[in-house]
Amino acid sequence: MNRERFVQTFGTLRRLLSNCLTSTMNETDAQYCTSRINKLFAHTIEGGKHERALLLIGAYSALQPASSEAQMMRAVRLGWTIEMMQSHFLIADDIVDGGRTRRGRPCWHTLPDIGLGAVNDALLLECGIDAIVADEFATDHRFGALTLALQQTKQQTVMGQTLDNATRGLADCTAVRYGEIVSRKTSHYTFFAPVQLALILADRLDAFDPTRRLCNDLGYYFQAQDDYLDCFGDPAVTGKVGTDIEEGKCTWATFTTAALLSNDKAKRAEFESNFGITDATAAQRAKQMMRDLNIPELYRNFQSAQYSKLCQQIDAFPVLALRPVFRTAVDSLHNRQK
Ligand code: DMA
Ligand code: MG
Ligand code: MG
Ligand code: MG
Repeated sequence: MNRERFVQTFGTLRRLLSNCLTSTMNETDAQYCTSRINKLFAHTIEGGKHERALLLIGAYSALQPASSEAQMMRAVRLGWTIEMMQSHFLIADDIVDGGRTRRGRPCWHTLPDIGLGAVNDALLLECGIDAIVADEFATDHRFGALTLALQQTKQQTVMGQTLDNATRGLADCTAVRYGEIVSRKTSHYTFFAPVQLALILADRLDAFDPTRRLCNDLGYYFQAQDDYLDCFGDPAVTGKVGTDIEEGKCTWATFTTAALLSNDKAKRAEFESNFGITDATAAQRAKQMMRDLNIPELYRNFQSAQYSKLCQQIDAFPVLALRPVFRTAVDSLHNRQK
Protein backbone atom coordinates (compact mmCIF):
# COMPACT_ATOMS: atom_id res chain seq x y z
CA MET A 1 0.00 0.00 0.00
CA ASN A 2 1.40 3.40 -0.93
CA ARG A 3 1.11 6.69 0.91
CA GLU A 4 -1.79 7.91 -1.20
CA ARG A 5 -3.96 4.87 -0.50
CA PHE A 6 -3.05 4.97 3.16
CA VAL A 7 -4.11 8.61 3.38
CA GLN A 8 -7.45 7.72 1.76
CA THR A 9 -8.29 5.47 4.73
CA PHE A 10 -8.05 8.43 7.08
CA GLY A 11 -11.68 9.63 6.95
CA THR A 12 -13.08 6.22 7.94
CA LEU A 13 -10.58 5.92 10.76
CA ARG A 14 -11.39 9.37 12.11
CA ARG A 15 -15.13 8.65 12.06
CA LEU A 16 -14.60 5.30 13.79
CA LEU A 17 -12.56 6.97 16.47
CA SER A 18 -15.02 9.82 17.02
CA ASN A 19 -17.80 7.23 17.41
CA CYS A 20 -15.74 5.24 19.94
CA LEU A 21 -14.88 8.31 22.01
CA THR A 22 -18.30 10.00 21.97
CA SER A 23 -20.69 7.02 21.97
CA THR A 24 -22.00 7.68 25.49
CA MET A 25 -22.52 11.46 24.98
CA ASN A 26 -25.62 13.43 24.10
CA GLU A 27 -25.75 14.82 20.57
CA THR A 28 -24.53 18.34 21.36
CA ASP A 29 -21.52 17.13 23.36
CA ALA A 30 -20.72 14.48 20.77
CA GLN A 31 -20.81 17.13 18.05
CA TYR A 32 -18.45 19.41 19.98
CA CYS A 33 -15.97 16.59 20.65
CA THR A 34 -16.14 15.36 17.08
CA SER A 35 -15.37 18.80 15.70
CA ARG A 36 -12.45 19.15 18.16
CA ILE A 37 -11.14 15.74 17.04
CA ASN A 38 -11.52 16.69 13.37
CA LYS A 39 -9.62 19.94 13.88
CA LEU A 40 -6.92 18.24 15.96
CA PHE A 41 -6.45 15.47 13.41
CA ALA A 42 -6.41 17.87 10.47
CA HIS A 43 -3.72 20.00 12.09
CA THR A 44 -1.49 17.44 13.83
CA ILE A 45 -1.82 14.22 11.82
CA GLU A 46 -2.69 15.12 8.23
CA GLY A 47 0.23 16.40 6.19
CA GLY A 48 2.78 14.25 7.97
CA LYS A 49 5.03 11.85 6.05
CA HIS A 50 3.35 8.82 7.70
CA GLU A 51 6.68 6.97 7.48
CA ARG A 52 6.00 4.97 10.64
CA ALA A 53 2.63 3.69 9.47
CA LEU A 54 4.03 2.88 6.04
CA LEU A 55 6.87 0.94 7.66
CA LEU A 56 4.33 -1.10 9.64
CA ILE A 57 2.20 -1.76 6.56
CA GLY A 58 5.25 -2.55 4.41
CA ALA A 59 6.56 -4.97 7.03
CA TYR A 60 3.18 -6.66 7.37
CA SER A 61 2.73 -7.03 3.58
CA ALA A 62 6.22 -8.53 3.33
CA LEU A 63 5.58 -10.98 6.16
CA GLN A 64 2.08 -11.95 4.93
CA PRO A 65 2.04 -11.38 1.17
CA ALA A 66 -1.21 -13.35 0.75
CA SER A 67 -3.17 -11.34 3.33
CA SER A 68 -6.81 -10.53 2.64
CA GLU A 69 -8.19 -6.99 2.29
CA ALA A 70 -9.69 -7.29 5.80
CA GLN A 71 -6.31 -8.32 7.26
CA MET A 72 -4.61 -5.41 5.49
CA MET A 73 -7.18 -3.03 6.93
CA ARG A 74 -6.22 -4.19 10.42
CA ALA A 75 -2.59 -3.34 9.65
CA VAL A 76 -3.80 0.03 8.35
CA ARG A 77 -5.70 0.70 11.60
CA LEU A 78 -2.58 -0.14 13.60
CA GLY A 79 -0.65 2.17 11.29
CA TRP A 80 -2.97 4.98 12.28
CA THR A 81 -2.37 4.24 15.96
CA ILE A 82 1.36 4.75 15.39
CA GLU A 83 0.63 8.02 13.61
CA MET A 84 -1.55 9.11 16.53
CA MET A 85 1.22 8.19 18.93
CA GLN A 86 3.64 10.29 16.90
CA SER A 87 1.32 13.33 17.04
CA HIS A 88 0.66 12.72 20.73
CA PHE A 89 4.40 12.89 21.49
CA LEU A 90 5.07 15.79 19.14
CA ILE A 91 2.40 18.02 20.70
CA ALA A 92 4.02 17.51 24.11
CA ASP A 93 7.55 17.73 22.67
CA ASP A 94 6.80 21.10 21.07
CA ILE A 95 5.42 22.50 24.31
CA VAL A 96 8.52 21.37 26.23
CA ASP A 97 11.06 22.29 23.52
CA GLY A 98 9.53 25.71 22.84
CA GLY A 99 8.77 24.68 19.25
CA ARG A 100 6.92 27.26 17.13
CA THR A 101 6.52 25.49 13.78
CA ARG A 102 6.11 21.92 12.61
CA ARG A 103 5.45 20.57 9.12
CA GLY A 104 5.46 24.16 7.94
CA ARG A 105 2.57 25.13 10.23
CA PRO A 106 2.40 26.73 13.65
CA CYS A 107 2.67 24.14 16.44
CA TRP A 108 -0.74 23.12 17.80
CA HIS A 109 -0.21 24.73 21.21
CA THR A 110 0.69 28.08 19.62
CA LEU A 111 -2.74 28.47 18.00
CA PRO A 112 -4.57 31.26 19.86
CA ASP A 113 -7.68 29.18 20.56
CA ILE A 114 -5.70 26.10 21.67
CA GLY A 115 -2.87 27.08 24.05
CA LEU A 116 -2.38 24.67 26.93
CA GLY A 117 -5.59 22.91 25.92
CA ALA A 118 -3.05 21.12 23.72
CA VAL A 119 -2.03 19.05 26.76
CA ASN A 120 -5.47 17.46 26.89
CA ASP A 121 -5.48 16.99 23.11
CA ALA A 122 -2.24 15.01 23.41
CA LEU A 123 -3.99 12.84 26.03
CA LEU A 124 -7.01 12.52 23.73
CA LEU A 125 -4.78 11.10 21.01
CA GLU A 126 -3.39 8.61 23.48
CA CYS A 127 -6.92 7.47 24.42
CA GLY A 128 -7.64 7.17 20.72
CA ILE A 129 -4.82 4.65 20.30
CA ASP A 130 -6.25 2.40 22.99
CA ALA A 131 -9.80 2.85 21.64
CA ILE A 132 -8.85 1.73 18.15
CA VAL A 133 -6.86 -1.26 19.34
CA ALA A 134 -9.71 -2.35 21.61
CA ASP A 135 -12.32 -1.82 18.90
CA GLU A 136 -10.38 -3.90 16.41
CA PHE A 137 -8.63 -6.53 18.53
CA ALA A 138 -10.40 -6.95 21.90
CA THR A 139 -11.41 -10.55 21.11
CA ASP A 140 -8.32 -11.40 19.05
CA HIS A 141 -5.58 -13.70 20.37
CA ARG A 142 -3.03 -10.94 19.67
CA PHE A 143 -4.74 -8.30 21.84
CA GLY A 144 -2.44 -8.89 24.83
CA ALA A 145 0.75 -8.73 22.78
CA LEU A 146 -0.39 -5.61 20.89
CA THR A 147 -1.43 -3.82 24.08
CA LEU A 148 1.83 -4.70 25.79
CA ALA A 149 3.87 -3.52 22.79
CA LEU A 150 2.06 -0.18 22.72
CA GLN A 151 2.39 0.26 26.48
CA GLN A 152 6.14 -0.43 26.28
CA THR A 153 6.49 1.97 23.37
CA LYS A 154 4.80 4.79 25.29
CA GLN A 155 6.91 4.03 28.34
CA GLN A 156 10.24 3.95 26.47
CA THR A 157 9.46 7.17 24.64
CA VAL A 158 8.29 9.03 27.73
CA MET A 159 11.39 7.92 29.64
CA GLY A 160 13.59 8.96 26.70
CA GLN A 161 11.93 12.37 26.73
CA THR A 162 12.44 12.53 30.50
CA LEU A 163 16.18 12.03 30.00
CA ASP A 164 16.21 14.45 27.07
CA ASN A 165 14.50 17.13 29.17
CA ALA A 166 16.93 16.56 32.03
CA THR A 167 19.93 17.13 29.78
CA ARG A 168 21.09 20.74 29.60
CA GLY A 169 24.40 22.34 28.78
CA LEU A 170 27.70 21.21 27.31
CA ALA A 171 28.78 19.03 30.24
CA ASP A 172 25.71 16.83 29.54
CA CYS A 173 26.56 16.47 25.86
CA THR A 174 28.30 13.10 25.67
CA ALA A 175 28.09 10.21 23.22
CA VAL A 176 27.02 7.81 25.98
CA ARG A 177 24.25 10.06 27.20
CA TYR A 178 23.11 10.58 23.63
CA GLY A 179 22.88 6.84 22.98
CA GLU A 180 20.78 6.39 26.13
CA ILE A 181 18.36 9.13 25.11
CA VAL A 182 17.98 8.20 21.44
CA SER A 183 17.32 4.49 21.83
CA ARG A 184 14.40 5.44 24.06
CA LYS A 185 12.99 8.68 22.70
CA THR A 186 13.32 7.88 18.99
CA SER A 187 14.37 4.38 17.93
CA HIS A 188 11.70 2.54 19.81
CA TYR A 189 8.60 4.31 18.54
CA THR A 190 9.95 5.30 15.13
CA PHE A 191 11.35 1.97 13.97
CA PHE A 192 10.93 -0.85 16.46
CA ALA A 193 7.24 -0.37 17.30
CA PRO A 194 5.97 -0.31 13.69
CA VAL A 195 7.88 -3.49 12.82
CA GLN A 196 7.03 -5.10 16.15
CA LEU A 197 3.30 -4.53 15.58
CA ALA A 198 3.63 -6.08 12.10
CA LEU A 199 5.47 -9.07 13.61
CA ILE A 200 2.69 -9.52 16.16
CA LEU A 201 0.02 -9.35 13.45
CA ALA A 202 1.95 -11.96 11.48
CA ASP A 203 2.49 -14.14 14.59
CA ARG A 204 6.28 -13.76 14.33
CA LEU A 205 7.13 -12.94 17.96
CA ASP A 206 10.38 -14.90 17.56
CA ALA A 207 11.92 -12.05 15.52
CA PHE A 208 11.72 -9.30 18.18
CA ASP A 209 15.37 -9.38 19.28
CA PRO A 210 17.19 -8.92 15.96
CA THR A 211 14.53 -6.36 14.99
CA ARG A 212 15.16 -4.37 18.17
CA ARG A 213 18.92 -4.29 17.50
CA LEU A 214 18.63 -3.13 13.90
CA CYS A 215 15.88 -0.62 14.73
CA ASN A 216 18.02 0.85 17.48
CA ASP A 217 20.73 1.66 14.94
CA LEU A 218 18.24 2.97 12.39
CA GLY A 219 16.85 5.27 15.06
CA TYR A 220 20.32 6.57 15.92
CA TYR A 221 20.93 7.40 12.27
CA PHE A 222 17.50 9.07 11.97
CA GLN A 223 17.88 11.18 15.13
CA ALA A 224 21.43 12.24 14.24
CA GLN A 225 19.99 13.54 10.95
CA ASP A 226 17.15 15.28 12.80
CA ASP A 227 19.72 16.91 15.09
CA TYR A 228 21.93 18.05 12.24
CA LEU A 229 18.95 19.50 10.37
CA ASP A 230 17.84 21.29 13.54
CA CYS A 231 21.07 23.33 13.41
CA PHE A 232 21.93 23.43 9.73
CA GLY A 233 18.79 22.46 7.80
CA ASP A 234 16.57 24.84 5.87
CA PRO A 235 13.40 25.56 7.89
CA ALA A 236 11.52 26.12 4.61
CA VAL A 237 12.27 22.46 3.80
CA THR A 238 12.20 20.85 7.27
CA GLY A 239 9.00 22.70 8.19
CA LYS A 240 10.33 23.46 11.67
CA VAL A 241 12.64 26.10 13.13
CA GLY A 242 15.29 24.45 15.30
CA THR A 243 15.58 25.15 19.02
CA ASP A 244 18.27 22.63 20.09
CA ILE A 245 21.08 25.19 20.50
CA GLU A 246 18.88 27.65 22.38
CA GLU A 247 17.63 24.78 24.58
CA GLY A 248 21.17 23.48 25.25
CA LYS A 249 20.23 19.95 24.11
CA CYS A 250 22.44 16.89 23.93
CA THR A 251 22.33 16.11 20.20
CA TRP A 252 24.63 14.44 17.68
CA ALA A 253 25.90 17.88 16.68
CA THR A 254 26.45 19.12 20.23
CA PHE A 255 28.09 16.03 21.72
CA THR A 256 30.46 16.00 18.72
CA THR A 257 31.19 19.69 19.35
CA ALA A 258 31.77 19.04 23.06
CA ALA A 259 34.24 16.25 22.23
CA LEU A 260 36.16 18.47 19.80
CA LEU A 261 36.36 21.28 22.37
CA SER A 262 37.40 19.07 25.28
CA ASN A 263 41.03 20.25 25.15
CA ASP A 264 40.39 23.87 24.34
CA LYS A 265 39.28 25.62 27.51
CA ALA A 266 38.88 29.08 26.00
CA LYS A 267 36.83 27.97 22.99
CA ARG A 268 34.78 25.66 25.16
CA ALA A 269 33.94 28.56 27.48
CA GLU A 270 33.03 30.71 24.49
CA PHE A 271 30.76 28.00 23.09
CA GLU A 272 29.14 27.49 26.48
CA SER A 273 28.35 31.18 26.79
CA ASN A 274 26.37 30.96 23.54
CA PHE A 275 24.69 27.60 24.21
CA GLY A 276 21.46 27.02 26.11
CA ILE A 277 20.20 30.59 26.01
CA THR A 278 17.27 31.97 24.04
CA ASP A 279 19.13 34.57 22.03
CA ALA A 280 19.31 34.52 18.24
CA THR A 281 22.77 36.13 18.06
CA ALA A 282 24.19 33.63 20.57
CA ALA A 283 22.72 30.72 18.61
CA GLN A 284 24.21 32.11 15.38
CA ARG A 285 27.62 32.38 17.04
CA ALA A 286 27.40 28.83 18.43
CA LYS A 287 26.48 27.52 14.99
CA GLN A 288 29.36 29.43 13.38
CA MET A 289 31.75 27.87 15.88
CA MET A 290 30.33 24.47 14.94
CA ARG A 291 30.94 25.20 11.27
CA ASP A 292 34.52 26.23 12.09
CA LEU A 293 34.95 22.86 13.79
CA ASN A 294 33.82 21.19 10.51
CA ILE A 295 30.68 19.69 12.03
CA PRO A 296 28.95 19.69 8.59
CA GLU A 297 31.78 17.66 7.04
CA LEU A 298 31.97 15.29 10.02
CA TYR A 299 28.23 14.82 9.68
CA ARG A 300 28.46 13.93 5.99
CA ASN A 301 31.18 11.36 6.80
CA PHE A 302 29.17 9.95 9.68
CA GLN A 303 26.09 9.71 7.50
CA SER A 304 27.73 7.78 4.68
CA ALA A 305 29.62 5.45 7.06
CA GLN A 306 26.44 4.77 9.01
CA TYR A 307 24.46 4.19 5.82
CA SER A 308 26.95 1.53 4.64
CA LYS A 309 26.93 -0.10 8.05
CA LEU A 310 23.14 -0.23 8.12
CA CYS A 311 22.98 -1.72 4.62
CA GLN A 312 25.36 -4.48 5.74
CA GLN A 313 23.26 -5.17 8.83
CA ILE A 314 20.14 -5.32 6.67
CA ASP A 315 21.80 -7.76 4.24
CA ALA A 316 22.45 -10.06 7.22
CA PHE A 317 19.03 -9.63 8.85
CA PRO A 318 17.63 -13.09 9.73
CA VAL A 319 14.04 -12.52 8.53
CA LEU A 320 14.62 -12.42 4.77
CA ALA A 321 11.21 -10.99 3.92
CA LEU A 322 11.97 -7.86 5.94
CA ARG A 323 15.30 -7.04 4.28
CA PRO A 324 13.77 -5.07 1.36
CA VAL A 325 11.46 -3.26 3.80
CA PHE A 326 14.39 -2.05 5.91
CA ARG A 327 16.33 -1.24 2.76
CA THR A 328 13.50 0.99 1.51
CA ALA A 329 13.38 2.68 4.91
CA VAL A 330 17.11 3.40 5.06
CA ASP A 331 17.23 4.52 1.42
CA SER A 332 14.42 7.00 2.00
CA LEU A 333 16.36 8.42 4.96
CA HIS A 334 19.74 8.71 3.25
CA ASN A 335 20.71 12.34 2.57
CA ARG A 336 17.31 13.50 3.76
CA GLN A 337 16.80 17.25 4.01
CA LYS A 338 13.57 17.03 6.04
C1 DMA B 1 11.64 14.19 19.34
O1 DMA B 1 12.91 14.67 19.46
C2 DMA B 1 11.28 12.97 20.07
C3 DMA B 1 9.96 12.70 20.31
C4 DMA B 1 9.61 11.54 21.12
C5 DMA B 1 8.85 13.53 19.78
P1 DMA B 1 13.10 16.17 18.95
O2 DMA B 1 12.69 17.15 19.97
O3 DMA B 1 14.46 16.28 18.36
O4 DMA B 1 12.03 16.25 17.74
P2 DMA B 1 11.78 17.53 16.83
O5 DMA B 1 13.09 17.94 16.25
O6 DMA B 1 10.84 17.00 15.74
O7 DMA B 1 11.14 18.56 17.69
MG1 MG C 1 11.47 18.93 19.66
MG1 MG D 1 12.48 17.11 22.01
MG1 MG E 1 14.98 17.57 16.75
